[in-house]
Amino acid sequence: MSDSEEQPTLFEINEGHLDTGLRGIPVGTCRTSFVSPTKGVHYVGYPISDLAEMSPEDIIFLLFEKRLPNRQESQDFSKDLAARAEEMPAGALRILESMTPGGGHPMDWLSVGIQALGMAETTGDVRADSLNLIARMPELMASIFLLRGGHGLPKSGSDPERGLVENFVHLLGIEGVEAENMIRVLRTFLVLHMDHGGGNLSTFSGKCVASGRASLFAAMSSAMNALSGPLHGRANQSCLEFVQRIGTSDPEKIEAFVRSELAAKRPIYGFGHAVLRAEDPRAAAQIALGGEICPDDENYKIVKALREVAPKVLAENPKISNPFANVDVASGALLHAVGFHKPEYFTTFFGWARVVGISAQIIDERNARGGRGVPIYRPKYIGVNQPVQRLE
Ligand code: AMX
Repeated sequence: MSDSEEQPTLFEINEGHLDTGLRGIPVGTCRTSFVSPTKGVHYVGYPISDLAEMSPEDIIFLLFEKRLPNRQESQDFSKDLAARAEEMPAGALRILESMTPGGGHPMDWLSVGIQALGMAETTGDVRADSLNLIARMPELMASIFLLRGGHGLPKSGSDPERGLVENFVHLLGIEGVEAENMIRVLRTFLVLHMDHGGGNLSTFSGKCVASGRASLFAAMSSAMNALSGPLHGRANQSCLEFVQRIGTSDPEKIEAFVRSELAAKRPIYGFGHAVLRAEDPRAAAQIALGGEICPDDENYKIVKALREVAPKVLAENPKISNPFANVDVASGALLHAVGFHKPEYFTTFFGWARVVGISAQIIDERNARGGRGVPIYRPKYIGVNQPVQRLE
């Protein structure tokens, strides 16, 4: 079966489709990527495994322009992003500074930070705003990490010409071999997480808000709030915490652990998916990268054993549509191995990546219908148990 044959076909909606979270119901078109249930996500037709080693900047170009750049275009695009990063609106960083020491989850900070960038400077042109936001994400991310850690705003001056990930690591003040591994893992992480079709919760939420012609920043901030949920983006945080709770790479002990979690009605993090019906190729790509970077890391060894054991146990329950590993199974172990030891920050990397795909999809929706754009979202809810009443 070809990938296109696996695309959903239009069908009649019946009562069984209600209250299922719009599961599988076609609502629009997506030009950036599609998810084959068996082969995973494809960006503009390219299987994700073919793109995993490419530069984040080239993949941003791909998602925006719907083709890969040639060498000159690649250089020009990176220069354009670097130029856009020069002018970081200081007002936005001051808003974040005023939140310290402050609590909340790092995803709350990311959402506020994106909203603050929009308050400081919105052009109203979704393409320009998208590229400005993408260009400024490294400094925003580094500022969130450092401010929350009590270190103030980044001390190393921003150097956007290094590249997006390279500048982020530089802004954190990390250099040398430690920086090299971090950069390698983060570049792959960003590429793998940039887009995943049109209907995932955060992308859908961002496009939904943008359809009311809210600013790109307001839409993106909403998307980040959607991503922060534990069944969606925050699963990568939960995943490492889950792996750390297992604490052993002995397959028999892992199997007993998985069974006891299921008996306690707790999710087996890193497994299952709403659309995929096979192991996510993004899981395989990260496990392969871990084999190069941190083969002896304890968490990584647990992930490798869990990947073998958990699907067998999950497959015993016919309700579970996909017992195989998803994208989150190994990302936390890799991030931890290269020096990011606090799992609550992991979802912000997911958010950083997803800003790209969501922006590209919002631009596509604004350009739809001959430039009139997709109309404001308005699905239908059917009123039930509400007999007409009159006040006496
Ligand atoms: N562990 C335990 N139970 C699971 C499971 C898992 N890994 N995967 C599915 N199930 C359960 C569901 O909770 C559901 O139970 P219910 O009927 O009592 O509500 C039933 O099996 C059928 O679910 P499904 O149709 O196979 O999947 P779904 O679309 O409802 O849920 C997902 C998908 C990802 C939320 C689910 O597989 C899950 O909770 N996985 C663990 C959390 C996780 O790793 N999330 C990351 C997903 C990727 C991402 O968005 N970042």
